[in-house]
Amino acid sequence: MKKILMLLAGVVTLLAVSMPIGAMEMKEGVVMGKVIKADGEFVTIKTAEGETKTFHMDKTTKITGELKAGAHVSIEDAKGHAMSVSVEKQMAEHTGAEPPIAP
Ligand SMILES: [Cu+2]
Repeated sequence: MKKILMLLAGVVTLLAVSMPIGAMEMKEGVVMGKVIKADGEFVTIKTAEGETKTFHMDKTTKITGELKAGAHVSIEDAKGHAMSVSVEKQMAEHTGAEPPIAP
């Protein structure tokens, strides 16, 4: 029993120490996916994992590229608010087709 308690204390200490680092890493999460819908205030994407996520946008959101349905984007997520939305230039579709080779 004493052993378990000591183990628990160790885990708690470890968590307490690692927490600030974890919090810093959580500060900005980047979510990538394909745009399903983008209207004035919200953008909905489908991630590679198949999850559908909606982010809020306003005039503080920095949008790079042409944001439209079907575009691949990476979104800087701040608890559901998009801090930035960047449209990826290539990667239009992953068809498996090789890029044309110049002669
Ligand atoms: Cu917002």
